[in-house]
Amino acid sequence: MEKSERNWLFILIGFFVIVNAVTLSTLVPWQSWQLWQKVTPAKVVNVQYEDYVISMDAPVEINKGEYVQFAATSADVTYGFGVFRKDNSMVFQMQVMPGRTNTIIWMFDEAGVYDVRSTEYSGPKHSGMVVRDAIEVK
Ligand SMILES: [Cu+2]
Repeated sequence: MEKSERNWLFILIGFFVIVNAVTLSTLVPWQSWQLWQKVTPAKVVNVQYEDYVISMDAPVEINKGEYVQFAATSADVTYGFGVFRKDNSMVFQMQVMPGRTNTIIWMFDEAGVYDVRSTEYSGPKHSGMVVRDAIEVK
């Protein structure tokens, strides 16, 4: 191995270690809640996916500044659970893999009404996978 190759290898390993340390650290709020603090969510919102339809008890009412857990399951293929503001900017998203309960803990810091969309291309009916006004944060 040449010296320049070895230097690049060390740079890549260093980059890998730094990125992993940062993304698993408390610098990322949801990692802090999910990995390090073990918070008890004030509410658990169940979301089911099957045959290109998102089912949930919408609108879900959530208080600003409160921890909420979203628990999503899929009965067939991989989907995405994405929460969007009314200007279509995304708040967060997670993959919804079949055969397991996919969870994320979130704390909304802005009151408002949010839409839920599938953020993972799942097939020809994917673009219709929207629940408008799914979440109301007070
Ligand atoms: Cu989809």
